[in-house]
Amino acid sequence: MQPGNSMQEGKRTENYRETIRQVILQAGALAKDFFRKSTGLYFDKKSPKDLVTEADIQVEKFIRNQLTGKYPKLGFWGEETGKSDELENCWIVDPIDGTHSFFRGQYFWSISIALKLKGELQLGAVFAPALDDLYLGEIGKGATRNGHPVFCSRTNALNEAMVCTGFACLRSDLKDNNLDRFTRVALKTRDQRRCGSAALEMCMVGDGQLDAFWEQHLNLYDVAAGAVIAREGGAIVSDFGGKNGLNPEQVLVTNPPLHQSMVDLM
Ligand code: 2AM
Ligand code: CA
Repeated sequence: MQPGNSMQEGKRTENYRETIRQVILQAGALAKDFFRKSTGLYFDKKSPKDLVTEADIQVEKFIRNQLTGKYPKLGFWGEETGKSDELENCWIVDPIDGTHSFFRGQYFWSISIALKLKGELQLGAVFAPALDDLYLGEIGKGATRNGHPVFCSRTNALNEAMVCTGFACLRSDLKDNNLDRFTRVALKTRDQRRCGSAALEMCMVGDGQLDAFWEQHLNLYDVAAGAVIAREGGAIVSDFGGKNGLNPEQVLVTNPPLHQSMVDLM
């Protein structure tokens, strides 16, 4: 690539990065206005176990308007408003990841925005407004929490590991429901968490708060931004067989020393 081109590309991603940062902070303020105001918080059921609130809809509309208004050539894929035709270069958005936590006034929910360019995830932002934690990551350039670089843990023994999972599969009434896997892992590890927002839990592995996270049958918008941040914190993102890369059907995120042991348990 010509130096001029790479400088231009660098400038462009810098602009994208600043746009994501501003939009996610504004979206967080909007979501927080809805948070804990159960009066007037309209909600609907996608299924008996799957809620969508007025906040999910309004926050996604806000993000979509801002991003597509500023960059009309980039596509958009959001949980609530769906996919545009352009998906090689697009924003990937979950307006509220952890809707059930949000709806119950708990703190573990987040807004997730990723940018895919030429088919590759390039940038990720995850903001947890109730915790006031903003994670930003860019491929090859590292990741931060509230401006400070994040690094995954160095825990190398399962019996010292703090791990985390989720049960979206149970909510979807799937037969392959993660309970056997959870039992196997829980018996070998020091402690377990289930926070309810896959995007945030992946960032927590990148940030060393957790040593490993796995979940199955998710959607790309749940995990795209978290994958960028986890990887840039030094974590490995693979499927349950250990194959490197992001597969929303089987997401395993671990620090490097624990990766093989976690693959063996999957
Ligand atoms: P959500 O809050 O945006 O729905 C929690 O286990 C994780 O699973 C969250 O990221 C949650 O995202 C996601 N999730 C919950 N129900 C789901 C379903 N039925 N299908 C896929 N993902 C789901
Ligand atoms: Ca959501």
